[in-house]
Amino acid sequence: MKVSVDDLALFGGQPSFSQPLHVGGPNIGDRDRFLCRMKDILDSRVLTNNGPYVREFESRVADQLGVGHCIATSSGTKALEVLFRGLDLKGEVIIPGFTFVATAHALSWLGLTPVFCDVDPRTHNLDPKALRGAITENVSAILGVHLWGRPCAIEELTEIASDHKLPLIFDAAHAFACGCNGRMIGNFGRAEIFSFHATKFVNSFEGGAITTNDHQLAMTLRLINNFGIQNLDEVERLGTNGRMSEASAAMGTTSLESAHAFIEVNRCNYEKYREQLAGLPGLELLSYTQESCNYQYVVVELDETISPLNRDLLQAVLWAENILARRYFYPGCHKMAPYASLGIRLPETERLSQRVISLPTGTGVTPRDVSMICGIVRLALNMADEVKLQAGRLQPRSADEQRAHAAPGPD
Ligand code: T4K
Repeated sequence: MKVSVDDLALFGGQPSFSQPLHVGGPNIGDRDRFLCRMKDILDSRVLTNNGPYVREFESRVADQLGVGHCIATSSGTKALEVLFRGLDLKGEVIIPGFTFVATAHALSWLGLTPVFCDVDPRTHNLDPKALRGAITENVSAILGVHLWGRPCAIEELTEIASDHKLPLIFDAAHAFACGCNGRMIGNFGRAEIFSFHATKFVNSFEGGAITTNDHQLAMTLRLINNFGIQNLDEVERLGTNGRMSEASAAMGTTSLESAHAFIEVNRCNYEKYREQLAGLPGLELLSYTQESCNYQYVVVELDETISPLNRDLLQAVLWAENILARRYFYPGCHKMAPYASLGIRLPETERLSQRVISLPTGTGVTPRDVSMICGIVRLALNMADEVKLQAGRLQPRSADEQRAHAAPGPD
C-alpha cells in the first residue's frame, strides 16, 4: 500500500498495476457458447445479410427492452446515420455539447448541422430550458443523449418537441438495460439508438441497434440499412450498408446472456467506489437513482473550487499507476474539430468537461483493484499540496507520451 507521495509512480514509485486498467475494457461472456455459435456460422456459410444470428440478436434485444422493433447495425454511429436518413432530417438538429463526438459527427457526415445546446450540470443531460432557447425554424429534430446511462428529462423534452412539432430521438449508446419511470430506455421518442461497441458492457465487437415502436419507421430503417433493397434487384430508395455481421450478432447474443452478471459486477464495483471515495472534499461520485441501471460508467466530478487537486493532475497521478482514467468528454464536442472554429460557448458543458473523470470498471476490474484505485485517489487528494509541489518540478508530458508510457495495449 502506498502511504507517501514518494510512493506514487508519477514521482518514481512502482506503478500499482503491471497491466493497464481501462475504462471500457471489454466484458467477455461464455467463450464456449460463443465458439459454438461461430462454428455454426462457419458451417452454415451464412456470414452476414440479416442471417439467423442477427435476427436472434434483434429479437432478444427487443424482448429485453419490451420494444416493438430492433434493427441491428454495424455500429452505434451507423445506427444514428440510418435513423437520421429514416426520419428524412434536414438542416439543423439540436444535440447536447457534453457527449461523445460520434453524436455530432453522425449528423455532419450526412450534411446535417449539429446545434450544440448546453446541459444541466446536475444531470449532465440536455437542459430543457436551454433547449427551448435553441429551437429555430431551421431545426428539424431534437436528439437527447442519456449520458452515462442516466435518462434525459424525457417528459420535458417530449413536451418541448411536441410544442414545436419536432421529432424527438435519443442516443442511448450508454443506456442499454437502463430504465426510466417503469419503462426501459429504447421505448422513448420516435426511436433510440444503442452502441454495442467492445467498450460497452454488452458488446458485439462492433455493433449498434435502433429501437422503435413505430412499425412504419422500422420498415423504412430496415430498407435503408440494406442499400434500400426491397427484393433481390428491386431498389426502393437511397440506402447504405449498416448491417451487423453474423459473427458480431453471435458475440452480442453471448454477451446479452451474461448481461445480468456484468451489471452485478459493475454494481459491486460502483458500491465499492462509493464507499471508499466518500468524504473527500470536492469529490462527488455520480449517482444512479433510476430503477434499472447498468452501472457501466463510474464518473467522478472534482469541483476545482473545493478539491485540493484538479482533475488533470489526478489523472496524471492515476495514469502513472497504470489506471487509465478517462476525461470523457473533454473538451466538449463543440470544442473539437470541425466544430471548434465556430467559437460556440457552452458554460456548463465546459465546466463539466474540466471536472469529470471516468474510472475503470467492468469484469476486468476486481473489488481489490477498486480499493487500490481509491487508495491512490485518497492519497493524492489528502496530500495534494505535496503532490502539486512535486508535480511542479516534473517536465510536462504530452497526452501521447502518457499513453505510450502507460498503455502498451490496444489503446
Ligand atoms: N453516442 C455516444 C454517446 C457514444 O458514447 C458512442 C460511443 C457513440 C454514440 C457511437 O457508438 P459506436 O459507433 O462506437 O458504436 C470509446 C468507444 O470507442 C466508443 O464506442 C464510445 N462511445 C466512447 C465513449 O468510448 P475511446 O476512443 O474513448 O475508447 P477506445 O475505443 O479506445 O477504448 C477505451 C479503452 O478500452 C482502450 O484504451 C483500450 C480498451 N479496449 C478497447 C477496445 C476497443 C480494449 O481493451 N479492448 C478493445 O477491444 O472511444
